[in-house]
Formats: sequence, structure tokens, C-alpha cells
Amino acid sequence: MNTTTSERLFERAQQTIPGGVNSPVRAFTSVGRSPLFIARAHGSKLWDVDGNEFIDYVGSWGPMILGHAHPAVVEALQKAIVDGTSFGAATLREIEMAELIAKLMPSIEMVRMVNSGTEATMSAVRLARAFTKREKIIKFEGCYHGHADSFLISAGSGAMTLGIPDSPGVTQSIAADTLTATYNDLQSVRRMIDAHPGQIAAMIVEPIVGNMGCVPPADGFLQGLRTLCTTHGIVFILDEVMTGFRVAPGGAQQLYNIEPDLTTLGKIIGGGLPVGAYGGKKEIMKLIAPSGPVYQAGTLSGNPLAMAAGLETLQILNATPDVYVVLEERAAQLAEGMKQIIDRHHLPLTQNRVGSMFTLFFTRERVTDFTSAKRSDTARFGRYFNAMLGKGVYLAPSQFEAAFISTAHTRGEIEHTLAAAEESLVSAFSM
Ligand code: KE4
Repeated sequence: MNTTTSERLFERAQQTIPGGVNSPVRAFTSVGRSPLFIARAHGSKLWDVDGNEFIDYVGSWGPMILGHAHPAVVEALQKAIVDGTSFGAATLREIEMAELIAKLMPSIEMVRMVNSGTEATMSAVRLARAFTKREKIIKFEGCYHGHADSFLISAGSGAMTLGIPDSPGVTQSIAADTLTATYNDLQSVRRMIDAHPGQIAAMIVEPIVGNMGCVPPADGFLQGLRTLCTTHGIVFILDEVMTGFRVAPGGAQQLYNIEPDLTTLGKIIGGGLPVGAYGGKKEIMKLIAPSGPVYQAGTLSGNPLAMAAGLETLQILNATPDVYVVLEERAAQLAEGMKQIIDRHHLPLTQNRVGSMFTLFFTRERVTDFTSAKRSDTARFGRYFNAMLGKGVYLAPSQFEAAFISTAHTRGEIEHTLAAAEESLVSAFSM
């Protein structure tokens, strides 16, 4: 596969962009090769600057649930852009977005738009601290909630990939207010709460983890967290930046029938444009300025183009609920095919999947938390990743990420992926 243009651009990019990329995981560091530079995308496909074509299982890390450049989303953007790109003033589309999110996620009575998942989670935590007048938060090892200081403690995603789950620059005082529990271990949470009576403002969790690779909640885990938060007056925040409208029409909270106090969103609700949101109970949300004293603001919050792309995406998802049936069918076809390959070749691999988000872990053990995820053989994953790239399949360039299927992926593309995977796995395990 010729990647000379990507290599040349990477050299050039590193002169003026730290690491040559604007987000660390894009650097392909953990898979031992220089990154591809993407020229364009359409449906389930990506093309890099050397003209190589790939079936895309990253989908911009989640937003592209309808596939890239969906005609209706493009048309919505074309209509919006000729009327201006940003006003810094209120618009009708923001009301329509807020009303649609509230309709699709009934736990959200009020919602504030921001520009990234990071802004959403950091604002939700500030709000929870103000509402409870407490300072500490509980997060879970291996979960990633964006790069705000409070969350870069035992973080997942790129922080885990690069082996820097705790970042320099985060002060001791900030770190002291973040307590980390073990995902799928309610006892670890109880111990944390008992050790800090009356001090914990919020508990934030990925209801289905995507950021240590895909790790579903154990039966009763989310309900257990809900009960603990209710008992101890802790604001329960579901970080649905990745799972929101991905795993069900109403997100993971609908799938698992859990009612959080606050929810954070991103990715899909922007249709690929910069977006985030946080929302929940009116009695909490009304504390946000200007209706209350908790300050949070943003020049481009509710941006007309992001709203246009996000509204079109959500309206398509909402108008055609069998979209989720198609996503489930495609993802099940892939998972079943992978299982046959694993069984046929007796490979030490584990698959975790919820709907159209999934991960193939390079470990025989079940992966239920940070510790078990870290047992994965990342070097062998890297060999598999590169072999798949050479066969026209673009996976997440890290063992500790979720992969995504869109409504644009066809049965034939899944079959191609499975054939490529069998060859790639056999070669990865033959070395
Ligand atoms: P952003 O600030 O990247 O928009 O969202 C942060 C975030 C918050 N919560 C969850 C559950 C998330 O998955 C994310 C971001 N996800 C990663 C992918 N694992 C973004 C990819 C990247 O960092 O480049």
C-alpha cells in the first residue's frame, strides 16, 4: 500500500502541530506506523491522500452513525451555510435541538449546548458541585470523559493508549478531588463513598465504556450506582457522549432503563460537526447562568451548522427506528463471523459488543474493567491493525477504543472485513 503522501504530510505537519496531529490517538503511535491523512469520505468508506480506499470502522470516533456525507445531512448544511455560519445569538434551531433531545431522552428536562464532549462533562461536574455544595467526584478507571483536568486521572482512550492515564499539568489539589473506582465493581464504589461521607458531589460513568475498548455494564451495576447516588445525595451523571443515540433511540439510559440526574452528549448530535451538550433535571439545570449563578458560556455553542447537521441526523434516526435493527444486524453479522474465525483457529481473543459499538480484545480473558483490558496483547493488536489496513479495512488505531458500524455498511463489506480479518489474525498469530 503506497502511503508516501501521508508520510510526507506527517513530516510537514510535525513542524507546526504537536505530534503532527490535533488529537493524540490520530498519531497511530500505539500501532507502530505513521498516520494516514484522509482526503475524503462517503458512506462507509474513507480515502487517504494516496488514494487508498478503506471500509471505515472509526466513523470519526462515533458521530458518523449514518455514514459519511449522508446526502440529507449535506443538504441540510448547504441550506444552512448560505444564511451565515455563526451569529453568537439565539436561533430557532437551538430550540428545536433542545426539544428533540428532551423528547428522545425524557430524563433531560433542560439542556445546554456546548462545543465538545469535554466541555459537556466539565460543565456537568461544575454544576453538580454547585448543586450539592460538595467538591469530590467519583470516576472509573479506564473511563474517558474528555481532557478537563478533573478527568485526567486513570483516564482511558488516548491517555490509556499513550500510557499516560494521569497527565502532567494536573495539580495535586485537582487530582485530590477526583476519586477513581473500578468499573463493574459496586463494592469499590461503596468503599469510596463510605470513606468520604457527605463530600461527593457527582459520580460520572460511561454507561457502556468505549474508552478502554468496549466494556458493557455488568447486570445490576448501573442500577447499583443509581441507588448509591440516590441514597447519598450524589448527582448521577451518565456520560453518553459516545452511547447517546448510538445504542438505542434513547441512548444507553433507555437500553438499561436508568434515569440519571444529568447526561452528557456529543458526537452523533452534531452529525460530525463540533458539538457537545449536557442536560437533566430542571431543578439542577436552572442553576446554570443566566438563570442561575453557575457560569458556563461558549462563543460557538449551538452553532447553526452544527445544529443543522445534528438535527438532520437525529431526525433521520428518530424517523426510521428500524435503523437500529439494521445496525444490530450488521454488527451481529460481523461478531458472528469473528466468533467463527476465533473458534476455527482457536485464537486467544475476546469480543465485547453492545449494538453497533464493539471491540476485539487480544486476550483470552473476559474484559470487564481496566485491569482486564490492560492484559491485552497490544503488540499483536498492532500487527493485526496494520494487516487489516493493508487489506482496505480502517480500524481504530488503538486496542483501547471502540469500533463503530454505520447504516452505510453493507453485508458485502462485512464479508470483505471478515475475510481480511481471518487472514490478518492468522498472520498476526503466526509471528
Ligand atoms: P470530545 O471532547 O473529544 O468531543 O469528547 C470527550 C469524550 C467524552 N466522553 C466520552 C465517553 C468520549 O468517548 C469522549 C471522546 N471520545 C474519544 C474517542 N475515544 C475522542 C477521540 C479523540 O480523543 O480524538
